[in-house]
Amino acid sequence: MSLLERFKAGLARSRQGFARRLDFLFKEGELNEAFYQELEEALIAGDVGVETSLKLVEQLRQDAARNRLKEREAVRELLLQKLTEILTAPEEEPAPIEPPLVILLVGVNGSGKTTTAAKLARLYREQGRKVLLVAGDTFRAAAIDQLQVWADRAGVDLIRQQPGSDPSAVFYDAINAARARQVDVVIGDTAGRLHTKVNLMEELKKIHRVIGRLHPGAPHQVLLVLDATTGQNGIAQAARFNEAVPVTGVVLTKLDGTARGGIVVAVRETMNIPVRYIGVGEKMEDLAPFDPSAFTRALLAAES
Ligand SMILES: Nc1nc2c(ncn2[C@@H]2O[C@H](COP(=O)(O)OP(=O)(O)OP(=O)(O)O)[C@@H](O)[C@H]2O)c(=O)[nH]1
Ligand SMILES: [Mg+2]
Repeated sequence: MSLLERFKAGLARSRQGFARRLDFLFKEGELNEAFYQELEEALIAGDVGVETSLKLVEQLRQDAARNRLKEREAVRELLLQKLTEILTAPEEEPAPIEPPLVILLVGVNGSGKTTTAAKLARLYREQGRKVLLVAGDTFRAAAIDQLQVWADRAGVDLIRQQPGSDPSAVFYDAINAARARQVDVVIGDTAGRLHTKVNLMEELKKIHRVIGRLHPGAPHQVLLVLDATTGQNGIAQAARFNEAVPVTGVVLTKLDGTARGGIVVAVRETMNIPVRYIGVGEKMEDLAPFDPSAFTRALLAAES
């Protein structure tokens, strides 16, 4: 299955909820106030967020009036364009970095950090890069073992210490090992932490500081792993994690298990954090770089 097919298969459930509702709405009928209200409700129910939904629909109303649109189908096209625009991150020239590239995965308990670490390891390894995984979740012995299994499966080395050790020390080891072994990409797992727990957020800041002191500019990517099924609470999580460490992107996991993919839009619009990857399953290959245009089309494309 190609990545796009996998991605569409992942969205299958979304299509039944959010997408199907939109599809039904756009099918036929007048372009009247009732339509716009229903569209607003559908977007809000799909997790796009109240503020963003109201704003989007207001823009559609104005654009449709200005262009004298008569058909709902034409508004579907407009919405497709707008969503794609919102979701497209501005092109940035990637700053040249001193290797290794360091990626830190953060997020609340159970969001999919460890699985995503493994999936990313596989993705980079497939590109021929030398990868090192870091068992930065030292809270539970099982967490370290879980990552070891993934590392073995992906065929990459893992830096680990005893359960209970200081995660910052594990990262210190990892950066040094990565340099010695001429590793290209270091991918660090961290313990799940509630964004409201101050001491755990302080620990995250310390990890970030220690990595940066040893390897200036690192971590180059701090990816917030968000479970798509948590809905609007994801926005609160994003805000608090971003206060602690500069979040550079979001990995949206479990898109295969939600009927509402709209959280992608809400994160981008309210937090201005780009979605970088989507998780569409539990297997190592179930991760795809986020493609705004393909995502919007999969969400809004007419049922064929
Ligand atoms: N369906 C589906 N399940 C996923 C996805 N990503 C992760 N999971 C599952 O979610 C559960 C939690 O995943 P983990 O990777 O252990 O999550 P975590 O964030 O490391 O959890 P903690 O370390 O406990 O905070 C596991 O059962 C995974 O298989 C995904 O994209 N789709
Ligand atoms: Mg974990």
